[in-house]
Amino acid sequence: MLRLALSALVYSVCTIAGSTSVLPGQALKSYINPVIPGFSPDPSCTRVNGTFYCVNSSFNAFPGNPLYVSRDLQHFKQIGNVISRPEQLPGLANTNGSTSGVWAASIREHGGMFYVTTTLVYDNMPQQNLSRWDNILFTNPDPIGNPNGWSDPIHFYFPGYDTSLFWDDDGKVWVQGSHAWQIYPQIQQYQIDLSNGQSLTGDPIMMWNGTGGLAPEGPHVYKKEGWYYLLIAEGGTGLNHMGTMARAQNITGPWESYEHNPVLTNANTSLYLQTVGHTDIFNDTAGNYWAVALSTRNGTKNFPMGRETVMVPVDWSGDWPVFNGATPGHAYIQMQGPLPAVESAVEGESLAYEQSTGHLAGADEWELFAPGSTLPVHYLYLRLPDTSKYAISPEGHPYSLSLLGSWRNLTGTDGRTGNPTFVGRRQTQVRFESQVDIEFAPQLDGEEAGLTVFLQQAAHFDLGVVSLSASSASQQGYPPPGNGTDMSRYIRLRTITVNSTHQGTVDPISTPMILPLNLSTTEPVKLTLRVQAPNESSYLFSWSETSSNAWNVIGSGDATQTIVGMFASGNGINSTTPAYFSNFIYSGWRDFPGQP
Ligand SMILES: *[C@@H]1O[C@H](CO)[C@@H](O)[C@H](O)[C@H]1NC(C)=O
Ligand SMILES: *[C@@H]1O[C@H](CO)[C@@H](O)[C@H](O)[C@H]1NC(C)=O
Ligand SMILES: *[C@@H]1O[C@H](CO)[C@@H](O)[C@H](O)[C@H]1NC(C)=O
Ligand SMILES: *[C@@H]1O[C@H](CO)[C@@H](O)[C@H](O)[C@H]1NC(C)=O
Ligand SMILES: *[C@@H]1O[C@H](CO)[C@@H](O)[C@H](O)[C@H]1NC(C)=O
Ligand SMILES: *[C@@H]1O[C@H](CO)[C@@H](O)[C@H](O)[C@H]1NC(C)=O
Ligand SMILES: *[C@@H]1O[C@H](CO)[C@@H](O)[C@H](O)[C@H]1NC(C)=O
Ligand SMILES: *[C@@H]1O[C@H](CO)[C@@H](O)[C@H](O)[C@H]1NC(C)=O
Ligand SMILES: *[C@@H]1O[C@H](CO)[C@@H](O)[C@H](O)[C@H]1NC(C)=O
Ligand SMILES: *[C@@H]1O[C@H](CO)[C@@H](O)[C@H](O)[C@H]1NC(C)=O
Ligand SMILES: *[C@@H]1O[C@H](CO)[C@@H](O)[C@H](O)[C@H]1NC(C)=O
Ligand SMILES: *[C@H]1O[C@H](CO)[C@@H](O)[C@H](O)[C@H]1NC(C)=O
Repeated sequence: MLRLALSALVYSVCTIAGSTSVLPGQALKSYINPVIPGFSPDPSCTRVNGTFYCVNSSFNAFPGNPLYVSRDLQHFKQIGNVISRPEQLPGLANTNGSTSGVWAASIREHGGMFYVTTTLVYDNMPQQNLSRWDNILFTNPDPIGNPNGWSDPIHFYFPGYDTSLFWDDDGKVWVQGSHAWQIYPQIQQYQIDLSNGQSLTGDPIMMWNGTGGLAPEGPHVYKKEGWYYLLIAEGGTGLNHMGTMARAQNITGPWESYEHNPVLTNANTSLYLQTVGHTDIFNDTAGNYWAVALSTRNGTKNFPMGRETVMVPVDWSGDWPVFNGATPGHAYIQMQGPLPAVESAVEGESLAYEQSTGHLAGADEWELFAPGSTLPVHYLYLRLPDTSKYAISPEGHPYSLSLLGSWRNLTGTDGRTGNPTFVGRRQTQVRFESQVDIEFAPQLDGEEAGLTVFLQQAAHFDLGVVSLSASSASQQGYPPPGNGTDMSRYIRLRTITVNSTHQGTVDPISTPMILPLNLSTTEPVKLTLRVQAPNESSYLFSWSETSSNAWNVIGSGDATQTIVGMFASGNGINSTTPAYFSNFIYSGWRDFPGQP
């Protein structure tokens, strides 16, 4: 579940002696958390042959449910998105509120078919309204060979969210999920017919209450040595987040709680990684078990990175899995740990992976928008885009991305739907720098385009070129245009932040920083716009004449955002002049060698 209730942090790096077996003579590699940096909540992973497949939540972003594959548990390549065609999920056009959209997904493989279950949540509807919970199932026989080949969804009934599939040895398939509105929220399940999403056992039945923590959710069932194990998240997705377990000898229960719960939590510690929970377990070809979980970093002020994916070794040689070699109840996820060699079991498989195109999670980029290319797989829109407003290398403007401004801008209260013209990528390092060249000749009053760091409609910082009439400028209290022409161009930084004491409302917009450009009204403005995050708590905005190295700092703001992107808007009117963006660069600082 998504509640961005976050507090603050200290930067410390802890190394651990992991419990994972490392064979003699094997080079000791290490992995560094988060293994998938930047906005990657609610991870779920599974292994097939020598390849790991992971998915997670994407909320209002489109494409949705990014699919990552890894061969070594160090590099995670995003090869596609489970939801890549608007027709798969038209409802994504109308999600209302920043906590709506596609929630946690679960990925499993059975009999040569991959299955992803997830929930499209309309978070503004009452809990009891079944229309709030659109549970959906996608299939793809070959995610690497055909990364956008996920089926249209089968919609299936579940009065809640976080649905996950389990195949029993007798061929029966059970779907578990978090029932959202019982007096005691609880994990429930039913036996599902995967061909049509119907229940074969009537209404969902109670499995487990959890151990008394808030919001039992994120269930996964595993079978090992005759026992059924149920792993769930409890405590809410904030500082009390934890993983707890129960087991049973029959899939229908009764479920017996582990006496040493929680199996995993960073609650009541002052570790850098906090809010650890929403866990999934898988094994590698060497027989080692692993778990992924979501986590946030305890920043001094804000959490610019959002909820990220961390990994931890698991020892499951005994009855219950032991996370990170810990005494039960004290299993902490830390920043790094040893990683055994993970070899492919299947010849040819490695090649298919190597040849697949995609984007390594956390990688830097210099995007050229070359003629004939498409937008990279890791780029995101807000809800379903109006594709007529986006073009790569249009006539006369090779190596550019043209954006035509929507009448909407990026701002809205939390209860606003709509799809402003906007595309971007996740901020994947705490400290980074990003820049883009813009060529834009706005004509109409209010037309604007530029660079944004975007968390949600009620929280984003926009550095844009805007044209304003003399009367609009004076109404907004901006300095008058330089030489009395009616329409003038400005460079403007607006910071829109959520008022933490009044969640869901937009603060009166802080006074924008604005400079008249004093250019003639016919020549396009050509500038380079830049944002830098020099530390974990602030962003610095600057601009320069394109191909000049003289940067003019325009302002700064507190860090809370997670997507860096380009936008265009008429601020209430439909734009008629496209903005041309080129050379989009993102470059992150690595805090540790080898960090993604
Ligand atoms: C986060 O870091 C701050 C600053 O060091 C510290 O005071 C606070 O206790 C930490 N919070 C948690 C939950 O560890
Ligand atoms: C896994 O290996 C088996 C046996 O070689 C093969 O039939 C199957 O297609 C492989 N599955 C995937 C997803 O690579
Ligand atoms: C559920 O909410 C939708 C949208 O608000 C509404 O149209 C519908 O009538 C509600 N259904 C029930 C059963 O309350
Ligand atoms: C669920 O939890 C509540 C409160 O802890 C308890 O009263 C109830 O009996 C539990 N239900 C089951 C089936 O365990
Ligand atoms: C599991 O429980 C079901 C009824 O809930 C029963 O029909 C079945 O025989 C049980 N299986 C085992 C192995 O005990
Ligand atoms: C390891 O993972 C595979 C694939 O998910 C699963 O089929 C197998 O049962 C697991 N092995 C053990 C010993 O749990
Ligand atoms: C979003 O939901 C809220 C609460 O139900 C409602 O008041 C508001 O009108 C909705 N907004 C839109 C654009 O549907
Ligand atoms: C507008 O002002 C700039 C500098 O302030 C000047 O170079 C330019 O000639 C002026 N344009 C007009 C049309 O007056
Ligand atoms: C939040 O809004 C309230 C009421 O408008 C205001 O008093 C308060 O100063 C605002 N807080 C911040 C941090 O701007
Ligand atoms: C966004 O557009 C609306 C009109 O649709 C306008 O009222 C508002 O001032 C614009 N800017 C911001 C930052 O909200
Ligand atoms: C913008 O254009 C769309 C159609 O593309 C239209 O539905 C909408 O009303 C227009 N908005 C304004 C403010 O003109
Ligand atoms: C989760 O999704 C985000 C994008 O929404 C992506 O950056 C991240 O790598 C994904 N993580 C996993 C485990 O799939």
